[in-house]
Amino acid sequence: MREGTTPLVRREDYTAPSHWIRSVDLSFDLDPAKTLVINRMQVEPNAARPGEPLRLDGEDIVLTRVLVNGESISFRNEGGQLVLENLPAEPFALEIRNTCAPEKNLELSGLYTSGGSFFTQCEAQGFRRITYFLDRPDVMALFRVTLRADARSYPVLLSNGNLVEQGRLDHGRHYATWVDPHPKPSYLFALVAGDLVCREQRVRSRSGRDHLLQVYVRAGDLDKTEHAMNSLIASVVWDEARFGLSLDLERFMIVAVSDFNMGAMENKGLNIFNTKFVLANPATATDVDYGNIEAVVGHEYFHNWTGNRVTCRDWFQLSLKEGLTVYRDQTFSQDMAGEASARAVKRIEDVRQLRQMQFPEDAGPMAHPVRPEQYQAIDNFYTTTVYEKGAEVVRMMATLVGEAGFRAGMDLYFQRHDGQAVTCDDYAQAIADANPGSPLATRLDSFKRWYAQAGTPRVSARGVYSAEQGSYTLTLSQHTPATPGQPVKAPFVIPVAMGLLDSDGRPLLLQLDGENGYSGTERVLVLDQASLTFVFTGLYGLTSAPVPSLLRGFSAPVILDAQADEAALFTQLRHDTDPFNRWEAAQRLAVQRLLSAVRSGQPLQLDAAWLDAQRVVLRDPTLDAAFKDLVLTPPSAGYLAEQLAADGIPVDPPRIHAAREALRSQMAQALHEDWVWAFEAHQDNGAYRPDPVSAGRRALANLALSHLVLDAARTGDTVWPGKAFQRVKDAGNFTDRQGALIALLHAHHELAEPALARVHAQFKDEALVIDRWFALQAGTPERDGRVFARIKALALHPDYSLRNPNRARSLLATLFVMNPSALHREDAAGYVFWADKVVEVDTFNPQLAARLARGLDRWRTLAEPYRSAAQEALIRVSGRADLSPDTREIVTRALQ
Ligand code: 0A1
Ligand code: ZN
Repeated sequence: MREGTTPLVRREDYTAPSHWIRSVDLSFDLDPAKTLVINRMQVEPNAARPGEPLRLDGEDIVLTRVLVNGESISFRNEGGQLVLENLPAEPFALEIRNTCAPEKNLELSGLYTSGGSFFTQCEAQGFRRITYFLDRPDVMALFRVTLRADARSYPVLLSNGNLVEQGRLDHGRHYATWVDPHPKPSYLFALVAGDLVCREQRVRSRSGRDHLLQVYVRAGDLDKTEHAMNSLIASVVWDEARFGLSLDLERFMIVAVSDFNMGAMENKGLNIFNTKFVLANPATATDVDYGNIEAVVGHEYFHNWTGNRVTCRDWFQLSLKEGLTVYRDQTFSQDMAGEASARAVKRIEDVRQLRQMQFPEDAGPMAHPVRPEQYQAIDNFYTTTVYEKGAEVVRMMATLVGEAGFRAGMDLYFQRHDGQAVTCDDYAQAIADANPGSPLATRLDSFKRWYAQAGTPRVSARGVYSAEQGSYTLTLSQHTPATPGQPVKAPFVIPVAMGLLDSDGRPLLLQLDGENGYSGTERVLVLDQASLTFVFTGLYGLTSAPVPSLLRGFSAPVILDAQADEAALFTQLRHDTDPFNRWEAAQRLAVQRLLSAVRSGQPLQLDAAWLDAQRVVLRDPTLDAAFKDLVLTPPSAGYLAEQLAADGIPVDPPRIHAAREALRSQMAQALHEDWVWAFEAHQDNGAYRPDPVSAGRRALANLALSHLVLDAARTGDTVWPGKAFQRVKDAGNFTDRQGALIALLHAHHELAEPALARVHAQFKDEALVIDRWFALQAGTPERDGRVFARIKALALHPDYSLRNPNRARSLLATLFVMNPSALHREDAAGYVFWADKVVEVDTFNPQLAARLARGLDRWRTLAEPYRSAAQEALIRVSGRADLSPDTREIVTRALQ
């Protein structure tokens, strides 16, 4: 549907629906070209809005008849809605018949075909592409669904809930009827019909109920479902143990589909997943894939309570379910990781992701509050702000009320709202009400600014030590820059977990002025004003000022501008008891070096103190390999660019790239012997296991290998590149095969070419590996324009296609979002390519196009000539009259 202007939807305009739909009986005659849908609804007028017409949503479907209580009635179409007037004042039966064309549905929203099977995707507004309905989350109905299809082509027929009937029909067709016992909004409806096989497992929950868990895939993929099934079982167990939430269905199904716009979808009892987040075996999936599968399986399963049992009143409340469910899946993954150090590694990874994706969003043209105020295309608001920042908001609440208080708050939330469609206010209120007197409850209104105000607060910390008085005076201040539509911000409530260290890194006992006695070595300060001062006392006999360790565990999503004291950072890197801040100190030390080179335009020259500190970490026998890998991995180019942008310095991507490359090669050279040791000391010969400890060892060995291959260019060594090539040939798992391939690619070694060819030949029938094969090439750091040239050539490769979102993203999202070194070119060819591809994808998949379009969000931060050239590309795209509302919203905002 292409219309001139799409109206803005505003949160403040919410009104209850004119009618309720209490139950739906759907029947489908499935046919790829033309599917017939019969939709019988029990409708009840909303007593609060008597006499109003019923306006049903519908999109890209063909209406064939409308009956009210069995009689045909007149209707009209208005603004894409079906309007029925003069309806009974009492509950009535409404029957709609319509058709749709699944095989023509390339938007992958509604009912579509993929690989010869039928799938649906209804969130947020896909159900209206299946039949006419009140397609909004506050209308919850009981669903009964009958599927009819050719028995040979579609032996498996699935929908939500329980299978109540099945049988054969004439002409080789068969049918199945499913009944979902729980009322749900239309966005949670799903059906699947196809030639699929499944792995299944029966489990008994703590409450003693039996459940059937199933994972459905295409016939050749059954050997890749074990990890997903294990993750599902672990999720069921975890939600019962941690939150007392048990599975409320006899059957819980996961189905994998290769054409999918997003990661996965929590349809009631019938989760539909992108294959990328289901299929894994050691030969084709990496450690990161294994971790992602566990997280996404958990995420969708946890939605069963946070999203499905309690759902959103309207789409502005999206973070009610998404922020909370991300918080739950992150906690789940931490619990699964086990020990404290492995938990910290997971936290560092999550924070890195937040800073890499969400902070730029919050500083750019798409900045919006966790609960947005308005949208044109709701699909554009499935953002990292709603998801990941939303999770940080939940985490801060948990920090402010403590673990037990948080559990009590969750219990109260379900007690109050089970079966309802509610708001973010309802959620925060429940957590606060369960914890009267807590720092959350006493500041609830100001805390809720996290839902209402966009932008990342900057917190500055200044400390003054008085040896005579034995006091340390810490002043914390906050300021949040303006964001589009929000020029002035009120102070946030910011929990700052902290400790103080002496110069040898020993934790100091903490006592605030006026308190009597010490309260341990770590505490949470609550910064709820523009500026607050905290005086710590009883700090006698120190040889120098204490080193503050602030924002431990990243206790709030803010940018901390601490005093850049190198000595203190080295102390923290060596000794901080908080692993997050230990890593953070390493990051700051690297950032300072990289940025001073970028700013001055002088070549980067690493100092011995820094290199020694890296070596000490690498060789430290008490640290986990995964942690070492994080410390020794330099900050990304995108993160560095944001640091410059925050200070108003124009971003010159090639300069940043040059500084990072210099850092990598100097680390390769100076730590050569250490990398040799690290590689050799982290080889595991046993069977592949994806647990965090083994994964960390592989990550570190692969990091070492990449430095060794890089250094070979300097020394003329052929041994390490040869070893890498050998590993591409015979690695026992895909993580190591990929690590070796990356080492060759990132060093631009001549063996990269034959290595790529081997991987392609060996895995040509594994779609997810081929996606990776494209992405690895697109993500290679640029050298002399060769990477960009390769990407353009790959776009014409016979295996490449824009129709499949995973394949499309493998080249495009990787280039636009992850590889600034290849995208930003003086000749503007990167931006021309961006514009061409966005426009092309937009003709058939607006959701995907709009996401790719966001690759130029930060154009305003660029130095010339990049800035003007990027702007020109945006103007060119926005000048297209036939742009989808989704993509139009993105480019319009970018240019505002
Ligand atoms: N609720 C899903 C995300 C999702 C949203 C929209 C979709 O339509 C293309 C698909 C999935 C989740 O949070 O996992
Ligand atoms: Zn979700």
